[in-house]
Amino acid sequence: MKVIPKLAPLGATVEDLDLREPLDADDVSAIRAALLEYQVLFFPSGGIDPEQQIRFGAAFGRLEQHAALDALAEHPEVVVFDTAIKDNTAEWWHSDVTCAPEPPMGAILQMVIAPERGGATHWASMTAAYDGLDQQTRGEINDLRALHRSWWQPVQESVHPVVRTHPESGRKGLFVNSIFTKEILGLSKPDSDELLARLVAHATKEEFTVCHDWSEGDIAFWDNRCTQHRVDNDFAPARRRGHRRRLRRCAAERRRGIGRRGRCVVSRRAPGAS
Ligand SMILES: O=C(O)CCC(=O)C(=O)O
Ligand SMILES: [Fe+2]
Repeated sequence: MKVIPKLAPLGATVEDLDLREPLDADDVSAIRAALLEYQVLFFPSGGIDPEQQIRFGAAFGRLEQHAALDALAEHPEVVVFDTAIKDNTAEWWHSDVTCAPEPPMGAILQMVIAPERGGATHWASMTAAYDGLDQQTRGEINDLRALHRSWWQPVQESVHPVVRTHPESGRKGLFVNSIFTKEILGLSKPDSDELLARLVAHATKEEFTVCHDWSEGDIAFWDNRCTQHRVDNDFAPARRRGHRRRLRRCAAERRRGIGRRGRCVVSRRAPGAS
């Protein structure tokens, strides 16, 4: 197995690993170490089937079902994004499911059908973003907490620190995003809106990001505790000509006993605009 870092603050390509075969313990620890260091890993797998993808994901944590996204009928833990089924794309920066008290540790996303052009995915490093903040802003936000809310029903809400310490690397990272984070607690609404907008804009500056232009069979495995991602919604012309973009994703649960839990404040309130 060969790990080739990208020329970016995060990201590495992992070569010489056959994901059609089960991983041995050494592979799993090498991938874990690479994930901690590079935050998102790209595997040019050539294409693996859902069972192989599940086996790969399950090596890193129990797989979760998503509350709202479409999944394979026979494998509810495998989410499907397919432009032939639904027209929406995850085009806004986010970490996955931060409305949960323990958001997934990571996700394993495979490009099954790539559009002929466009549809690249971007990741941003939240540790690089935190390191890139000025001293004054760090002082201002270090002890703040924010409310995260789902866009689906029943509404799920959790409170997380605005700056989280990664449970394994010990690095500090920003933990607010434009899809789930609704308010910073203890501030007036205008102050909370201003600070949130400022932090989200800072966190997703291009200098903290890496972009992956997919080939079919590519797999991205990201650490959801310290990254955000979004998709370029620029493949509509290809879609109109019948070109699909289809991906399969599994999300691995955070391992028990590591790090602090967020506080869950489930409510039935209707979700705000996101
Ligand atoms: O479509 C993509 O490239 C990413 C979709 C997404 O946000 C996810 O898999 O969590
Ligand atoms: Fe996502």
